Amino acid sequence: MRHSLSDYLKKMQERDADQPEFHQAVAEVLDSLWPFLEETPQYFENGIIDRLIEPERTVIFRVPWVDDDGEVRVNRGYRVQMNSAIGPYKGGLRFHPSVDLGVLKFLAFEQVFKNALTTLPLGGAKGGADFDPKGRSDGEVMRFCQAFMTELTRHIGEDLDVPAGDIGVGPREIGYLYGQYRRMTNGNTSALTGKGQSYGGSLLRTEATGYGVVYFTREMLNTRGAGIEGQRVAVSGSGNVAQHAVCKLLQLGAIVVSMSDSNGTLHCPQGLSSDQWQAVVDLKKGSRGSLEELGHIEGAEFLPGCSPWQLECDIAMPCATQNELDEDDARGLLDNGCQCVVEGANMPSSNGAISLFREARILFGPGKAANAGGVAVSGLEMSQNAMHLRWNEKEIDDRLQDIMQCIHQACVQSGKQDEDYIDYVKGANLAGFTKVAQAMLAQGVI
Ligand code: NDP
Ligand code: 2IT
Repeated sequence: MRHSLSDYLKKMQERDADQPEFHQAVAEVLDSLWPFLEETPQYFENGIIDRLIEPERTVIFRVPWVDDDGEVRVNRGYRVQMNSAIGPYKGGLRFHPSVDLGVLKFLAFEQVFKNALTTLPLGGAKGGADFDPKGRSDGEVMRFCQAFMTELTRHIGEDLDVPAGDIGVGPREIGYLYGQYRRMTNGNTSALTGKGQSYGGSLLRTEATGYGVVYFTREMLNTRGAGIEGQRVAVSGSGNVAQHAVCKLLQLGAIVVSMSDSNGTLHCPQGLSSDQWQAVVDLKKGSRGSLEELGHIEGAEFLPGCSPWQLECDIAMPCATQNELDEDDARGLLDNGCQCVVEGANMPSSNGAISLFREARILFGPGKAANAGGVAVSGLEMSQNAMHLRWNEKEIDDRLQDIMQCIHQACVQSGKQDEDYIDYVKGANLAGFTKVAQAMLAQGVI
């Protein structure tokens, strides 16, 4: 029987209406894999595609908590356990008003392939809630996290499912979540990563995603005989991923011309200094102020409501959120001579934007490869917890660099088109898919 890509996508859209981000993520992966799948009928015969796009389990639950005025609030909590063929479910928790089932399914789907690329035995999951920690007091955040974990506890565990942070979930939230998990289980296991240094957290977990993005960029540039030093880099976002990507870029001598947030872009034409970077980090701690507050500092201007993609740069690094870079933005970047786009965020580029980058044959590093350093160091945190020991910073950094090189190599192996062009989208999807699909084939129809 002949299988058609459009039939698969149509069936999914009918079955899961109102989940546009999930449709987008699946379309991107299947489109790049299709020529390979058509030549490999065993994947269709064993229902691999149908099984990959149906989560193994989805939990949706009520999260009731009391705000500082004594009012009862109710949010919706989720955990999407997508695929555990190669290891326990692993993936972050997102607290943001935009969280819904479609967003978490896209993130969990991406996570399956990303985790396969890390070389570690990790399955894929994602969770979160439509709760906005912005503007909430510490007490409110703590009570929300405790209510969320009271339900989530029964669905996670060190060999079952190990959540971590994502948008809106940083060290403070992980601390409260972990405290409640310990209280509920009367134990002290590694069922969460991103923990504080004094209670089982790994060194460099906070920095790992951003550092890993830059290590991956270094590998990509290397294929064209270039380096990071002196490159003009436009970064979006100013949270965990963006902050540590910028930190590593500055260490390696790049000129960082922007950071951004949900209000607009901080533009630094001469390059952000370490002091300005520190000011951004301080501003975003705790109550997460707006970058607008830094518009007055020397050498910087704030562009309200703008993304960084119309600025002149050699490298673009979207590190904020999904669909923050569309086709018009891609055209702007290409017109301005941008030669390299590396995704720190998950699915920041629309599928139309990705097509333009691939057609232009510039270096394009998809998030599932480029931002895998965070979950990789989460995997290292799990190993350290299981062994009841702690590696030093150099050991973790060496392992992270090694993993990012391995991921890059896997992309080259599966994505090299000709002497001059590596299709990293195809490379990452094919390498991640093959590993998971082989494990599913070996384990039968489950
Ligand atoms: P943070 O919450 O620390 O920071 C998010 C940043 O994105 C903030 O600057 C925020 O602005 C901005 N942002 C959020 N939503 C929007 C929006 N709708 N429009 C414009 N800007 C927005 O999250 P992280 O840095 O952890 O995550 C950023 C991205 O990286 C996400 O896509 C996440 O899934 C991905 N990622 C994260 C990993 C991690 O280890 N944390 C690992 C791999 C990927 P503001 O300050 O105004 O809220
Ligand atoms: O998108 C991601 O890879 C993360 N948010 C990190 C997940 C993790 O388990 O560390």
